[in-house]
Amino acid sequence: MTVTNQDVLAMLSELVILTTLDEESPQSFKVRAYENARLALEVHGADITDLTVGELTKIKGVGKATANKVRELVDTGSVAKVDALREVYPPAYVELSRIPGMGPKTLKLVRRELGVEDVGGLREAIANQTLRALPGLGAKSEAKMAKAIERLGLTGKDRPTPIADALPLATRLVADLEAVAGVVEVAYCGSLRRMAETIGDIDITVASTEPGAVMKVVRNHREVADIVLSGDTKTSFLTSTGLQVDVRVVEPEQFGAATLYFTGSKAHNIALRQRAIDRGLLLNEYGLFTATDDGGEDLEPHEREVVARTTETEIYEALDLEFIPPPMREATGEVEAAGGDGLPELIQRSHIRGDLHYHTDRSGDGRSTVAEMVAVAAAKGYEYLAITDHGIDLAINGATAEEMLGQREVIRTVQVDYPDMVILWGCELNIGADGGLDYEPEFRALFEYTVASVHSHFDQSPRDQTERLVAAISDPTVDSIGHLTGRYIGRRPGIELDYDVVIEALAQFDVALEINGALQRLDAGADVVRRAVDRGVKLVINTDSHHTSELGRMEYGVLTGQRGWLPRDLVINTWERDRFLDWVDTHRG
Ligand code: DGT
Ligand code: CA
Ligand code: CA
Ligand code: ZN
Repeated sequence: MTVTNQDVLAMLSELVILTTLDEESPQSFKVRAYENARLALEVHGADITDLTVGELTKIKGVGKATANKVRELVDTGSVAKVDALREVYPPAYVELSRIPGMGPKTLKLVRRELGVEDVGGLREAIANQTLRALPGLGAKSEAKMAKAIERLGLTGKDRPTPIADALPLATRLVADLEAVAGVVEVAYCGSLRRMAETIGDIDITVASTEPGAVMKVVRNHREVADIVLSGDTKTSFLTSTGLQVDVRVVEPEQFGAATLYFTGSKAHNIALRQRAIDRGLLLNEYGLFTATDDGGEDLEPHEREVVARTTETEIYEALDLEFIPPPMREATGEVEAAGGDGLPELIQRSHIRGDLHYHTDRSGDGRSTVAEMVAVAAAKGYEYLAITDHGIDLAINGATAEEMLGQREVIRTVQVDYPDMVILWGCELNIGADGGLDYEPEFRALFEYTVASVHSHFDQSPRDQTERLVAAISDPTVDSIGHLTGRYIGRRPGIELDYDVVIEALAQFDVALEINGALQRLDAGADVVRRAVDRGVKLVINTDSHHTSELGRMEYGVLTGQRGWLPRDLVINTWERDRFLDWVDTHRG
């Protein structure tokens, strides 16, 4: 198996996680060095696997130690340092670090003092009330962790994997399989293609006339930790984190029927099969076939004829249905709509005309300059953009009013080079514990666009959180609400809200609700989006980019919108420039 750029990046990501545990800090010099190198290599673009150590270190941000590890991976297929760290910090231990309050220092403490090695051990320590005896911990942290373990669903064998962990892996596998001789097409299917927030397992469907060659590549793939099932046309394996991957090979002419079946959901498939039966047809993973003759008598298998099977579109058409985008296939009314009044004109990636949540190196956690960020947006053909660095109330990263005014000058200077694009001087405001916002109201009103988000106080009661949000929404200087709950899927639960109340306020004050396209967030989630759509709330799909490499997230935001039945016209950043700018003016009232 040849090592690819993606393998190198995955190795460095793992190194960042393991080194953070080892050095007991995400701020340690080594962690930052690996992180910076990873980012530098990610945006480098060209193939990095045939570079020498000398050439690698010439890339800004890549040091000698990292360069050596990249070469080691390319030359030998593994990195001794990573292997050694895995020994000390096995996957079950790494998993513990996903629990809020379980920082690297605390982890080491509970390991040393209580022998806690995994989530089971932590549950026990909580149950025995031994955790609270340790310095810095107490009954309160025990209760918090118990709740987090429960809410994150960390127990049980079929623990769901966050989409952020599954999607990049699936994308790498698809690319590797596309390169195998005889392969015509490859797609990931299942809950992942439907953009579920967490994934049980990854299902990959391959169209090829040579299944043997595909199976061989899968069995020998770098991601394989354990083979579960090895057949002629299907292989199932586990990755080192315990995630299962099913790879199935099908004949190219039945690819549509297979991807339709394996994309699911089960309930959607059942609805389609029933529709086929109603038309005297039979639908399965091999195709759509005639099942009865003109007189309604059942046909023998050899008498059946193929009606459609090569593409999903043909199959939907033969069932008198519009094509249903995968994220909608959950049997929540999409089949009835597609066969009746029609689906809404759903949001598509090509409709997006601008990105309205964008950080630069003015934010402490942003890494690219205004000029760099604007250049990639322009290359994407965007017509408008809002630079929204963090407001002053964000500890560490926030900018003072004076710094923000300086930023305005920087933006004005860059604007000169882009006459076809409007670059708005904006701000990501912080919603305080009781809904207060950064700066004086007069100063806030100067910003040409704002997104207000929760970055602190995740522990208040649902009632207080709801009031807090409503207070921010009703502020005349707020144009949109960013990453509504603040969750990191599978890692940190978001704030709890009364959605009806929040959605009502968004509608009343004409404030847009963001779909944040970062895979860890996808916030607001599809279920909330759908409720907002039903109430006519406007939405905005953003990348929340902190680096030029993150603009591709727009796609995930759009797919989340589709999962929430989001029509194009409710999305403010699909609007023509003047319509969008008019809205910003008028909705502030
Ligand atoms: P997951 O993996 O639990 O997140 O969810 P899925 O939807 O990926 O489910 P999975 O991996 O068990 O199966 C993939 C697809 O295959 C599923 O969405 C629909 C189809 N499928 C699997 N088993 C059945 C079945 O018993 N009946 C029908 N109609 N479809 C099935
Ligand atoms: Ca699956
Ligand atoms: Ca499966
Ligand atoms: Zn942000």
